[in-house]
Amino acid sequence: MALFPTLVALTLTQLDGGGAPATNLLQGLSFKAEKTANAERMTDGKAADPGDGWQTVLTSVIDKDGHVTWDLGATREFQAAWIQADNNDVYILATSDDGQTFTTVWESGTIDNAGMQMRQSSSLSGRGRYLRLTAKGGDNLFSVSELAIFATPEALKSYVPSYVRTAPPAQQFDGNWIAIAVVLAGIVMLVRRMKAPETATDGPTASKDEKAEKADEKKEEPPTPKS
Ligand SMILES: [Ca+2]
Repeated sequence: MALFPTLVALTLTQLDGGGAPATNLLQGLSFKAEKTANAERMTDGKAADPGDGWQTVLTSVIDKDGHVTWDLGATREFQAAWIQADNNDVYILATSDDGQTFTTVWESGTIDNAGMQMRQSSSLSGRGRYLRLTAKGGDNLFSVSELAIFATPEALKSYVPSYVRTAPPAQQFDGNWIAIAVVLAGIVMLVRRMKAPETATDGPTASKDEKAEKADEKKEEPPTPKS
């Protein structure tokens, strides 16, 4: 009789284990931010849609020589890291046991595609109580939307942040709007030309236009030479 609940519990555990999102070891930890705005956004579980802007409600902007340090509470080991950050900078993870002397664990590469872009590694040998994030290179405009570290490569594989889009893709949209505006302007001009003869007889706007045209004609006439 007790077998059925046990089976259910086992099945649920398996389902849970297979589908549960991996936990970011930095989530909920306290941190110290230097020359960095909105550092809490780095570990809130929300990342930008790839290619999104570097300065949005999702991003934390790090100034030159700025850094953020998380306290893991005790010395911990981690093998994997995931970061979404501005594409053309290098982001550096370093660990420390005393919070003073840091050793570099990982330097992210840069990405050709513009905007916020993901980098990850599952072959790290991270160990320490404190984890520090700094950045270098690129245009000295550093921006991070999400940073996560994991004890194992398997945890990284099952990690899925919540992707949020803050704005439509600017370039494509602008192009469309210019094309639409040109077409609309053409239609308006055509309609006005077609309507012009009808409204000229009784439309107040048309008669005004006519007067204006006549006035222009008068202005353009060369002065009559005095005899
Ligand atoms: Ca975030």
